[in-house]
Amino acid sequence: MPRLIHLGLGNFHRAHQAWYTAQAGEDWRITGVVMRNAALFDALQSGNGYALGIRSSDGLRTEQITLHDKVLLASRDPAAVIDAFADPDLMAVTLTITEKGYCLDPATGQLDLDNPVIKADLAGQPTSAIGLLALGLARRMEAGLDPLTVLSCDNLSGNGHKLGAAISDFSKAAQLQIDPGTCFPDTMVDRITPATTETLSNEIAASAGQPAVMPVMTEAFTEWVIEDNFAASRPAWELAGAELVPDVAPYEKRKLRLLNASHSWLAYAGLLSGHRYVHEAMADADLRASVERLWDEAVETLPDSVKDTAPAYRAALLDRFAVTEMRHELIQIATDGSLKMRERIVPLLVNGRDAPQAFDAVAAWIAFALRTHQRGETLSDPNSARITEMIDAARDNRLAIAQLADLIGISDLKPTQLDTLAARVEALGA
Ligand code: CS2
Repeated sequence: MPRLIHLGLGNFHRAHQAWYTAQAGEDWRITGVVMRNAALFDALQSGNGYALGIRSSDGLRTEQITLHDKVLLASRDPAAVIDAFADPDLMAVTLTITEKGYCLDPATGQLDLDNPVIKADLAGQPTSAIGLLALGLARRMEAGLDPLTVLSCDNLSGNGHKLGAAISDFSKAAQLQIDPGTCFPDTMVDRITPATTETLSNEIAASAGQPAVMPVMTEAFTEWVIEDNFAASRPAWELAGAELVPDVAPYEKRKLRLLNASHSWLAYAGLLSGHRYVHEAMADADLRASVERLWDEAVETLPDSVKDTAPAYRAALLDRFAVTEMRHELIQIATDGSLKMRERIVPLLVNGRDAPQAFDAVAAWIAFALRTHQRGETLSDPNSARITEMIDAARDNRLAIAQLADLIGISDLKPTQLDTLAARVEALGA
């Protein structure tokens, strides 16, 4: 039976790639690799799968997804993960490891060989997805098996290219041989999937008419655009609506700069003004108007091939963001801002572009970081220690603001721009 490996068995994979694979006709199976979450690993051992709740305007329906017949826990048994690559039935590997999982140096875009987890991988204790993937691909090469396709399914522009480069950097540093025929297509993934709360879990159980194991709630809307560049066979994901195209970049830009950019703006500005959920923030007239302005700025930066689709795309986003029952928490979106802002907001400001609403989003992230610090709380961000140090060491707020902007790639601000930024940070509540 043909097989996939998936690294990162979180809610998004279970709502997206697993759902597409379940619709793909042939009998595919997935070896699911949980990176660290032992409770999730234990719950998925039974092989009975999990309940996926799909919320549309017609209400909630549930599907039981039972494709993950093997589940591994990377933090406990990395050797089993590496060995799983030496399987002739394996055709492709998919990954959802979030922006921070790529361990890239933001300044160079290359693998950060000083990152402690990458150092540990190189010292022979592999735990990162990048290390496990590179070692797994090398194991496959040693076994003389055919090359694989490796699909990044994270919200990074050029995600496949970035992943391929990171694997190549790691392999050089670790002196590993990887099949040069391995393909790393770019992909654009989209489906809003909130973290599971007790309320969402109860709703899914009620809809399924039975207790729900590790349930996931998602929306009916879904998109997957994949660069048609495969080393071996793949599930017929197009049967569920996936699009195979020669170039994913225009779709990726549209999604990151419209959906994800407005999500991050809503998260920081929304939390600062006391909202909890996306639908609540969108019901706030000022925030809703600012989202429209952000979209106006974003559309100008899109390639011509997708510009015409922007009005329909925006209309669909308004519907998607309004669904009360999704209860999509702003605090979930607010995590890892130092990495997300670079992908979503900063591209609207490059080359000195005048995009005041995007600039405001930078101010909102900074205001949120400062407020978190003032409250003595820790930012949920891989750079939180550095951010705390920066704020503590800065002689005044203005310097801290300049350094935080620099951290996400907004550098060399003119004094007048810094004045504007500082004034906006203050106005937003920090
Ligand atoms: C969100 C995304 O949490 C976030 O940062 O912007 O996860 C968003 O919900 C998905 O990309 C939608 O496809």
